[in-house]
Amino acid sequence: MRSYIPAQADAAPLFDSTELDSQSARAAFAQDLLSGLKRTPRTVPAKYFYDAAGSALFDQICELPEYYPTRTELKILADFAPQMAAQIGPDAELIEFGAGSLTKVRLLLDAFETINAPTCYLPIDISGEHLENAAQRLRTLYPRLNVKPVVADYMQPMSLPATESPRGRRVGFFPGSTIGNMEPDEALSFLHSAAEMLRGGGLLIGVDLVKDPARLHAAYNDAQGVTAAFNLNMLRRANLELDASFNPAGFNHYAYYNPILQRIEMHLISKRDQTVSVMGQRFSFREGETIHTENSHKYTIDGFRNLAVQAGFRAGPTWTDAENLFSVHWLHAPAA
Ligand code: AVJ
Repeated sequence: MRSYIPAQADAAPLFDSTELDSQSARAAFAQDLLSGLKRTPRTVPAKYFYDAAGSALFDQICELPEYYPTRTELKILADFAPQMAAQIGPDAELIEFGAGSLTKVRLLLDAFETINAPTCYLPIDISGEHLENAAQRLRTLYPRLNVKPVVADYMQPMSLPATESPRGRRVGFFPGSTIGNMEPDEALSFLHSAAEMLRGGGLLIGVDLVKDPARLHAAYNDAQGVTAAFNLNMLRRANLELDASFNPAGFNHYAYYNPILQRIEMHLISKRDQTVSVMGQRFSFREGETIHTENSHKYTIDGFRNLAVQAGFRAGPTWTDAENLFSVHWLHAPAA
C-alpha cells in the first residue's frame, strides 16, 4: 500500500476528517479482532490499545515507579542531547515515527543553537487529531520550526512531502522502544525502509534492554494494576466500538518475560468457560484460554546494533543509563 502524500504538504494534516478517521479505524479494528480471535492461539495487535482511554492509561503507566523505560529514556536524552545534536547535524529535517511526545523532541531541539537547529519537523502518526494538537503546541514553542504533520502508518511504505529547499540531512527519531512491539523480522524490514528513507542522514532510536527478569516482571505487573487496566481496556474498546459482549471482569491480565524470545508477552486469560459475541460472531473461551495482546521485545546493545547493520545502517554511538536499563542509538544511513 502506498500512502498518498502530495508534494506540497502544508501545515494541515493530510486527512483531517476525524469522522472518516474513526470510521476506518473501527473497520480495521473489527477486521483484525475478528481474524485474531479465529487464530490459535488468539491474538489482537497491540496497536489497538491506544483509544482515548488506552492512551490515558499508557500515560499513567509512564509515571509508575516500576515502569522504568520512559523516565530512563528521558534521562538519557537529557544527559546526552548535545552529543545527539552533533550527530544530527545542522539544518536537519527531523522525522518522528509515532505520536510525538513533545517532551522528547524538545530535549533534542533545545540542544541546538538557533542557527543550526532543525528547520523542519515531520511527525508521522495514524491519528490525525493527536498530530494536529501536538503540531500546534510545537509551533507556538518553536516559531522558526516548519512543522508538517504526516498522517500515515509508518509501518507501511510511504513517501514524504518534498522540502522546498532542503539544506540539512533527513534524520529519523523513533523513541520509546516502540520498535519492541515488532517481531524481529518486522523490526528488520522497518529499519530497512527507514534506512532507505533517511539516506545521507540517520536514525536516533530508543530501545529497551534485556535485563533481570524480576525487574521486567515488575514493570509489566505494577502494584497499582494500571498495566492490567491498560490490557483489559482492549476488551472495553471492543465493547464500545464493535458492540462486543466481553465481560472484562471475566479475564485476568497476565504478563511474563519469555527469556527464549527476549520479550515480555501480555495476555488476557479467561477466568472461566464463557462465550463472547463480536459483531454477531460468537467465540467460546475455555477457562485458562488466552488472547495474546502484546509483545515487547528487549535487545542487547550488540544484538540491536547487529540488526541495524543488517538493515543497511552503520552503527554510531549508543547511549545508555548508569544501570544499563535502556539504550538510545545513533545509526548512520549511508548515502546511496
Ligand atoms: C509503548 C510498546 C514501548 O512495550 O513497554 C507498556 C507498551 N505495554 N506497558 C512497552 C506497554 C505495557 C510499551 N511500548
